[in-house]
Amino acid sequence: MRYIVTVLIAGLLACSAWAEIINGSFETGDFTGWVLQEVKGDAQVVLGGTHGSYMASWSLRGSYVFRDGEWLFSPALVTLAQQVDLSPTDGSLLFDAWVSGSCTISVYATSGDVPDLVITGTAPVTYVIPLAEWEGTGVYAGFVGEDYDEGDNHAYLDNIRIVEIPEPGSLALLGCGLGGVIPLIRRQKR
Ligand SMILES: [Ca+2]
Repeated sequence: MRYIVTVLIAGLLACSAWAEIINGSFETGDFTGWVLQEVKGDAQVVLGGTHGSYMASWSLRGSYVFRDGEWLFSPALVTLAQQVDLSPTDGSLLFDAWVSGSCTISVYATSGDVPDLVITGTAPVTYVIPLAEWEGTGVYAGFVGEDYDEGDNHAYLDNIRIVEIPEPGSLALLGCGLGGVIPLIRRQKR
């Protein structure tokens, strides 16, 4: 039994070194943790269940909304970003997004010039960007909302988070541990 507990603790330690996105679910009702730049247009954290003419087919409460702005026919450009320390483990950047009309969201996992993902006109989807490439460094989770068309278009973001991938060494250790536990359990059953 003591052996099983030791293996479980080792497994938990392998998964516990989280790099965290602060306020990635926007439940604080403001932009705590984020650097926001409204070049043109408008960005908000939605506190109610609806926003504009869009009903809550996706739960909008506590989500980030980017839109054209006060003048619906004006082009818009808004950036939302956060610096994340990935050391010492790697992981993936996950987030839920929904983009309407001609809006796009360009997602940058680093501060490079080329976006890692460009999202256009979709229903709510969870996106994944692997970050293994930048393990042990700081990454920049940047979301640039753009809309250069006329009309009342929106982009939504929610549940932005980093999900850690246990190190291969830890996985091997966990595998060895489980390999040792299974015969023990079988022996106890007899
Ligand atoms: Ca939320």
